[in-house]
Amino acid sequence: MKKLFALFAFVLLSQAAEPRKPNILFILTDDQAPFDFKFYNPQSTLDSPVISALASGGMVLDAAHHMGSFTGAVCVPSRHMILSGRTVWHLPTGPGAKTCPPNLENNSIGPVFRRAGCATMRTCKQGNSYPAADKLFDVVHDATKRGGTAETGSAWHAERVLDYLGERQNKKDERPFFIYFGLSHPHDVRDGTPELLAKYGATNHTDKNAPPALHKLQPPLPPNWLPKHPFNNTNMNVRDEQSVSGVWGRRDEATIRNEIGRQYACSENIDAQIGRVLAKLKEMGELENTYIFYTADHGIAIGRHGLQGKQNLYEHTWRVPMIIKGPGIKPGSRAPGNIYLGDLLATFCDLTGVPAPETNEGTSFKPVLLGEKATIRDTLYGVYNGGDKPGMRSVKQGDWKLIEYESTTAGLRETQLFHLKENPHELLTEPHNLAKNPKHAAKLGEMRALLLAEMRRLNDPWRFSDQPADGLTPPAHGSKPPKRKKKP
Ligand SMILES: [Ca+2]
Repeated sequence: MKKLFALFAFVLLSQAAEPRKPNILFILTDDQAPFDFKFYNPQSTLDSPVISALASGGMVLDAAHHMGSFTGAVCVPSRHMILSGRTVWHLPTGPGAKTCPPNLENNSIGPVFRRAGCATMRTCKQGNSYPAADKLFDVVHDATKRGGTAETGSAWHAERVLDYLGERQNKKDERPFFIYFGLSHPHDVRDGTPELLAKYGATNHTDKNAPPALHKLQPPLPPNWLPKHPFNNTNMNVRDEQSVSGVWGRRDEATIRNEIGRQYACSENIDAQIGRVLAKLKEMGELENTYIFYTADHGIAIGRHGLQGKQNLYEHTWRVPMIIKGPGIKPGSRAPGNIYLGDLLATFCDLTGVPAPETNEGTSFKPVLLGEKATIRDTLYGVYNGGDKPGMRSVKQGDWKLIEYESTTAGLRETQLFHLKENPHELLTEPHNLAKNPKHAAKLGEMRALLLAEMRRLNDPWRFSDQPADGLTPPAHGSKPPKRKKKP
């Protein structure tokens, strides 16, 4: 009996000694620029009280990026990198597919956290993601919801999370959870709710020949708005630049301000839906033991630089919003971070004491979140080459940023060199673009060397024509598999 009592006491003590593992609520929006938010851009007119409270209650990162894309569907590689922690040329889709470890999905977020004893749940848009990994959460409710009503819009995703949390209460499920709370908005079609559209002076419209009139409540034009991108950036005819309902190829003030109004209406609705989920977590007593991550799969232009889509490497598109709130993170803190979305998996694991899978290539930014470091790397690399090849590449270090453009088919070569502290909006004209300024020739050479080093390090399969060929045979058919010839 004594022995039994001692064992019982030991079990009780060891349980008390082990702190409860924290939960993770990962919130992922679709196509949202950091500069839509006041905490990145004080001129923004977007009201986002819930997300802003997350920012003031946690940490905001000023240099969070997606690594890029080899296809116009930028969501696809971005979501692969989020779910697997892999780099852009090492994914099971695209040019790196042949060298990617098999069955990578078994080392993606869902299985990693399931194996660690967590309850896992996911809601997100359907498609343009990583289907093999998407389905490996315990509970999955994926559907694309971009309408202007509760059933057809962001509220639907929030309802799935609320239902799941309600069930957890009913079942008295005490396991730590990983909830992947994805939203289908503000990706187009940006159909806001009537009340929020009215607040931003915007209209849902479908007639490209009759755009809505200017309205004083529409958000202002961004400082880097242009009526047209000044040169062919290697993919000017991609769907997002020509066919998005509400914008099409139009870049006039009324069209762009209306569309930003629609974007804000969708984003404020997302904000309200997140508020409902956080209120539920508070009621359940889970909020203080939950790390909340808020981010987007990539940014978006909507008129900035004369572009509409996400197929470019300007800051509005290459960067993503990133807020993290949770135990040990100082409220109101801020750091550059210099992170990629592909660092998320490593960070989720590090914060919860779960081992990161062997296939992970990301770096945990927990030291940044705990205030021990400002950044986890010095240099950032970005690619977009879903159009002509080799396409666009960017490299950034400190305040300096280089973007290179080349289309071998169009015989086009452009270079941009920006000092982001002096030119935060990446204004394009001389003297803002420093690429041809002889005073900065040494810096240009240094940045080009950095870019080449990153391309080599990350196994970029292409090179620009003025770089060493490195013995590479670039993928002959871009990122798509070669088409089979029809039998005669
Ligand atoms: Ca997206």
